[in-house]
Amino acid sequence: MTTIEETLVLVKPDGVARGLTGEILRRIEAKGYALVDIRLVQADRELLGKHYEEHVGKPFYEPLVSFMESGPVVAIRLAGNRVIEGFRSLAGTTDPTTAAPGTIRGDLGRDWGLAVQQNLVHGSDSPESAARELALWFN
Ligand code: IDP
Repeated sequence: MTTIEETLVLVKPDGVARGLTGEILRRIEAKGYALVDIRLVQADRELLGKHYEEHVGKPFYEPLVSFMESGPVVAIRLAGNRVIEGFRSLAGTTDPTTAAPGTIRGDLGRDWGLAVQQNLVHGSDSPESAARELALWFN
């Protein structure tokens, strides 16, 4: 099945601060996805509010936005056949404690006892989200 797609990947502030950007890019490139564009971004509340609009009002929303504006993130425009599903598979499930070994979150993430799960990466979850998020982060 051929479904060429693009997705938004973010290396979150914990990934950048821990020096894991290279390791995360290595895994993405080893999987064979194409880097189309990449930039270092210091996100502000306006951008993050739009990016995480589906989570407004949830208990972890404020800690999530505070965390995401705490330092730079690496935004990546990634392309490939079924890359949306494929990157989420590489990333692993949301909670890094239980994310499968072999995934980015499962191998490199852990629970730090904070209000928000610091889980290293973001990946769009659908073609609609990918289009919306890529427009936000890459104008
Ligand atoms: P995803 O990043 O795996 O797609 P989402 O449900 O879209 O997960 O949540 C966005 C982000 O919010 C997560 O990556 C994580 O950083 C944080 N988060 C989600 N659920 C919780 C929670 O129950 N407690 C704390 N943080 C959470």
